[in-house]
Amino acid sequence: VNASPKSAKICFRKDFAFGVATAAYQIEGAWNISGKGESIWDRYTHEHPDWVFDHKNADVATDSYHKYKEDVKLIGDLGVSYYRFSISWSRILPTGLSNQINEDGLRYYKDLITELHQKDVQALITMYHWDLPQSLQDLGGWTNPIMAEYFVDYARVLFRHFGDHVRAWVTFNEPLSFCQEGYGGQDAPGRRASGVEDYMCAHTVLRAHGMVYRMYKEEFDRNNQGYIGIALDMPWMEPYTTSSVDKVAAETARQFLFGWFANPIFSKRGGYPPIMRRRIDVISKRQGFFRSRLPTFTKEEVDMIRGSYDFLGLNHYTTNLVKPGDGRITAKPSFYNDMGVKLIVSPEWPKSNSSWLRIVPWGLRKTLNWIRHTYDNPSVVITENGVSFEKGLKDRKRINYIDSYLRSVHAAIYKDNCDVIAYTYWTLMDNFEWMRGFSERFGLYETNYSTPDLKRIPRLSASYFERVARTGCLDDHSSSPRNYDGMV
Ligand code: PNW
Repeated sequence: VNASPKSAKICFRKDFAFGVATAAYQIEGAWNISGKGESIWDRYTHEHPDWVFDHKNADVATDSYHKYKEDVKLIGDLGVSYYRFSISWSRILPTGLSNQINEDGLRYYKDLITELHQKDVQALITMYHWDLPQSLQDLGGWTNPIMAEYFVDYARVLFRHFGDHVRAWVTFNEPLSFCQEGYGGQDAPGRRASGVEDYMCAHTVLRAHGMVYRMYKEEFDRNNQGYIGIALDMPWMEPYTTSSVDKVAAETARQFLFGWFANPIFSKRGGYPPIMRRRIDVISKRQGFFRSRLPTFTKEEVDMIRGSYDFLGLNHYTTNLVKPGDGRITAKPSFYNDMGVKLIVSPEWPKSNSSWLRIVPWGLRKTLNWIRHTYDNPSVVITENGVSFEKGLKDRKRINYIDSYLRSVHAAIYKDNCDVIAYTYWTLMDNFEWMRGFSERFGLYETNYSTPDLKRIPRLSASYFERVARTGCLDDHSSSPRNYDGMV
């Protein structure tokens, strides 16, 4: 009624899309049912239950393999226009290879897509969300260059069977996470060979991404109706102080954590970021290597990978402060030693229920602006943004999180001209949070793990998000959440 400009409603344009996301291993269960092959996450959690926070695995998870109709109903109730889910490679190709296709697997995803369409929800498919077929890991997984060819074969099967009904594809979810944590850290397959195998993984994944993009455009997308991107994760890297050494450290961190994958695909020149090239070449030499631990693309590969995108998928949750490291070179190779910075958080930033996730809404606006000027304003789909809190349905803190991050997105679009076209909340319902088991809850719906039917119950945030998705507008606030568009 009395709307002064200050309390004016904040709305997104009509064509701005809202969605929710999940991933196969985190929700499907049915790990060995109807012909599905073993994945590296099955193997890892079965062999090392004690490494997972609550000693659990996702053999059953939220049982979405059986409960997908119910899940699609929940998605429809949210009023979102798309659902981002991933396909389990070993459910489609049990051995990872294309000579043996599992019809039950194809049927499951076909039914899921049909069900979604009946509710007027589009599918945004992630081809790979970390669950490599174990038989391919036995060949070295992503450190083996031939994995790029096998990924192209798998992608071709997906395009053949689902391509007529699905227009939006994400090749890989967070190569930083699965290369760095999987081959250099604590996630499956648990190689713990940082500074060597994580770089090999990234190299194969970048080639695989480019090859799939080219293959799709040549063989399947003759009318240019489809969109392919990759989902990259980046916490915002804020300099600890305004000193120039901290600013340089922050930019170095952005290039190592995001540029590693983004520069080859989204920059004009292509290839790895010059700062990575320089640092890793020099440090490798000092460590006695005859060649750099960071592989080199051929000229043809640089050109093939450069520009292989229709959109940039961004997974963003939080922010870090950055200052220079101690400058020492460790004898043992390490990605973090190569990067050479210290990452910290401000004690003032509100906590979530995940140790790595502090609530810093303005970091998203800065991230989007950095992407805009570093990569010439690509179309960005926010493929993940979300927060964990303790169990409970009255999750006003989650509403505040989403609201404040969306205000940050709104400012990035309408004040700064960032080309952001969609926002995806992670996640539909509480599910298996990898090494943190079921202990962290990100869902708009609460999953009740103690009832045999794994009941999903809407939280307050579900009706909040429904209102946002249906109207494209944020609720009015007399006192809007702090920090939403502060550029510090
Ligand atoms: C995401 N970070 O990973 C994954 O894509 C999801 O599968 C997962 O459930 C979700 O996080 C919540 O944990 C992330 O560095 C990896 O800020 C790294 C970061 C954030 C998310």
